[in-house]
Amino acid sequence: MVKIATIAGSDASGGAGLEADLKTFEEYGLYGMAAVTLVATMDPEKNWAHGVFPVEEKTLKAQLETIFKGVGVVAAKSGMLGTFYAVELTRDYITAHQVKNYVLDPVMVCKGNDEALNPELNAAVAEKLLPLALVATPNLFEAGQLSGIKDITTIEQMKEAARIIFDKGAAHVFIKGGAKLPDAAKTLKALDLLYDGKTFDVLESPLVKTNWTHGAGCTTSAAIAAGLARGLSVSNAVVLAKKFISLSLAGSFALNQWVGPGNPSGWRKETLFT
Ligand code: PXL
Repeated sequence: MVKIATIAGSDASGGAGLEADLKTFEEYGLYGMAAVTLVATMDPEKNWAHGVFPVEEKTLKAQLETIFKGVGVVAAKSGMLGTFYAVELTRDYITAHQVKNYVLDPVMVCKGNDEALNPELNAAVAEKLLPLALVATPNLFEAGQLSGIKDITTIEQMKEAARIIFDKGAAHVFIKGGAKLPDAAKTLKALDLLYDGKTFDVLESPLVKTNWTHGAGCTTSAAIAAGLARGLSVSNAVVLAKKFISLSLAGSFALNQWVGPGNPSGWRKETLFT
């Protein structure tokens, strides 16, 4: 089995975070491991308000020892880190174990979360982790924060942001525009951008109409890492990840009145249980 790890938060509702990552790894036929950075919870009595409970530094470090020293991986991704020590430990382990296939998902806030942004933490992610990333996968909001172009609404601005984030050290920048760009609504295409320092590749796929997109960003970056683990080039891993997330969103569903995830097994035409 090819081994892969995620360093990410646990989403107790199961649609995002390391749960989304592990489900995705499974679909790619990989052996997935997870180092939990924090536990995110949602309060049904308070309109699904998020709570965030960081895991202690020594507990996180012990998990990273288990995974990177004790087992070893072909690829890794990181998601919501939540603390400065999680950023530093991620840097230390990705560096010490020379993980080349490292996908950095610079998660800043969860969907629907009104938690205050932490600019210092985001700056630490940019400074310490972007230079290690084979692929960084910001969404439009995160690309805006990382590049300083605060409100990205056009492909041209996406390109400019990608160039700035590339200059901060990521070897490839994949900006997940998805359905968010005004052009996406007009053209009925999910629009994403891949930049390798030379070429801008605007990737289009048919827009999947759904409100249930919880975990879509996590799933996409996990799928890219999984494709890399399976030996694909960055460009092929990104193209396959787009296909994977489209099929996942085509099978999306409501968990309750507030939230709904995609279905990472949506690509399977047949199930075991007919
Ligand atoms: O979708 C971003 C995200 C990432 N990681 C965790 C989350 C969320 C959103 O809810 O809970 C753990």
